Amino acid sequence: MKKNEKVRQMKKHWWHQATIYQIYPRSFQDTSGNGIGDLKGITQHLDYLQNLGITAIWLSPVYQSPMDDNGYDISDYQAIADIFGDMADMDYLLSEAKKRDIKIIMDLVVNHTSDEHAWFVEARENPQSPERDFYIWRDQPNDLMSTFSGSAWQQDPASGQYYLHLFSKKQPDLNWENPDLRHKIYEMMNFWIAKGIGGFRMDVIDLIGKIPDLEITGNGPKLHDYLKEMNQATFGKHDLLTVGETWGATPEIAKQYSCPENKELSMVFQFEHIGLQHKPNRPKWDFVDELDVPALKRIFSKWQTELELGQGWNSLFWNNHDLPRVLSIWGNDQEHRQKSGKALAILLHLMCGTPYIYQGEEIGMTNYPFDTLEQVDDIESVNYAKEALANGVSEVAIMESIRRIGRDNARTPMQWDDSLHAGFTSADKPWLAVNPNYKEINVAKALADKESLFYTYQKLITLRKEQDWLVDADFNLLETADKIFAYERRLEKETYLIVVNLSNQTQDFEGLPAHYQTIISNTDLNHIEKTGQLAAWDAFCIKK
Ligand code: TEU
Repeated sequence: MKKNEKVRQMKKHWWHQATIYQIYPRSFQDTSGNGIGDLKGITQHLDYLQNLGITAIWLSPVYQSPMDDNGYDISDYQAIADIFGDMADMDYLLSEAKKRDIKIIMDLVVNHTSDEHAWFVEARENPQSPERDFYIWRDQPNDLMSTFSGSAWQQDPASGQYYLHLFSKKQPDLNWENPDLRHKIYEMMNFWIAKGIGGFRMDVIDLIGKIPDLEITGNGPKLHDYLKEMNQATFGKHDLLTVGETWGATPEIAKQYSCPENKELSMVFQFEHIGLQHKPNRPKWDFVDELDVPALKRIFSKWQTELELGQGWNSLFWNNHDLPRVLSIWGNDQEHRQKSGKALAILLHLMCGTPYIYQGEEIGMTNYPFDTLEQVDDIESVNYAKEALANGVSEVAIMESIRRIGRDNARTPMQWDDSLHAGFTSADKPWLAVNPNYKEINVAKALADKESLFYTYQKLITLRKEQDWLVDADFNLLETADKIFAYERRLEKETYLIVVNLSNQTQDFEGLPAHYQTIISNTDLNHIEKTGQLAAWDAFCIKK
C-alpha cells in the first residue's frame, strides 16, 4: 500500500490537526499579588489563547510540591499547590477552557516523587513499610549520576541505606517494578481523567523501566510493558493525547511508543535536534555558537521519513520550560527578531506531526541577559555552577553557559504589556526577573501589529486545522545550499514547497516554479523571482 494510502487508513485523532500550547504556570500570570503565576491567571487569558487558535494547553505541574524543582517534585498528585490556587480554581480552569474548546493536558511526573510525598515519608520512617519498596534503596551506591550534578544516590541516616534520585536529592525515583506502586499511579491518573482532562505529558517516562544495578536508566527492558499496562488501566479507553518525554528515543524506539497497534502513547518528544545546541557527547553547558543547518536537515528528514505515517507520530517543537529560547540561539533576536521567528515557525509547523508552542514563543520572547548567579533560580543551573566552580571553571564561563542554555531563560515571566513587570504581577518583585526587553516584546504590542509573529503563528495553527495535507502528505528534503532548509510535502495531485533561509545572509535560490499559490510567507516572493535570491530569514510555503 502506498504511504499516503496507509495514512488515509490511519485512524485520525483530534491531536493530528491540533497545536498544543505549553504553560509554565509559575511564569504565566499572577493574580494574587505574590509575584508567582497561578491558575486564575491562566483562566484570565483563555480568550487570548482561543484567539491564537490552540487546541490544548500542556500545563506544567500545579500539584502540591515543596518546589525544589519548581513543581516537578510532587508531594500530593491530587492536591493543588497553594501558590497556584486550589482544586476549585483547577476545576474552573477546566470548565472555562472546555467552553472555548480548549483541552488541558496535565503533566504526569511519575518517574519520581518529592521526598515530602507521604509515600516517601512513610518509607523513610518505616523500612518495613509497604511504601519502602515504592522507591529504590541499596546498601551501597554505584556510579549512577544525577542530571542535577553529583551522585544519584543519597544516604538516609535512619536506615543507613541509599535511595536513588536521578534528579535532585528531593526527587526520589519510584520503583516501577512494584505492581502496587504502579496501580497507585493508575488510580491517580484516573482521578484526573475523570475530571475531563485532554491527556498527559509524561515527564522522563523513558526512565521508568530503569535497572539501577546494571546502571540502565532509559529504555529499560520492561518500559513498554509498563506503558501498555498503563494504557489499558487508564487513558486507553479515552481519546486523549499522551506525549512522552523521551530524551533517548530514536525513530525506531519512537515507533514502539506511538505505533497505534502498540496501544502505548500518541507520540513522544525526541530531542535529537536539541542536541545540536551543544558539542557532541558533551554536557549541555558546552554549547556551540552556530546552528549546524545541514545536521538539522538530516535529523528532521530522518524523523519525518523513518517515523513513517501510520506507524507512529512526531511531535514538533523548538522550545519548552527546560530549553533556551530558540530565537536567541538559532534565530536572530536582534535586527531580524520577528522575521527569523516567522522563519523558524514556518519551517517547523509545516512538517508532519503535532506542533507545540511554548509560552511567549508566539510573541518572540528571547533569552534573558543573566550576568550573576544571584539572578539564577533553576536547581539544574545552581547545582551545575556549584560543581563547575569547585572544578575550577571561572564564573565568567559559567555565566556564559547559563546565559545561553540555562533553563531560566524559558522561565522569565510572560510579557503581557509595557506596564510594570510586563503586566505579569502587581507584586513589588516577580519570583524571577522580567526580561528588560518587555517594553518592545509583549502581547499587547504583538496583537496591535498585524505583521507581528503572533499572526504568523495564528495562521499556521489555522492551516493545520483546515488543510489535511499537513497530516496526509509525505516529506521530501530537497538538496539546497547549506543554510537553506527546503522540503516538499506531496500527495498524489498536490505538492507543497517549503523554503527557509536559516541565515543572516542572502542565499541564491532558483527553485520557484512559474505558477504557484502562496500558502504563507514572511517575504515578497516577486523579489525572489526577480533576483533568484532569498534575503536573510526569507521563508515561504507555496502550492506548486
Ligand atoms: O526534564 C528531564 C530532563 O532530563 C531535563 O532536566 C533535561 O535533562 C535538562 O533540563 C536539559 O537542560 C524533565 C522536566 O522537563 C524537567 O523540568 C525536570 O526538572 C526533570 O524532568 C525532573 O522532573
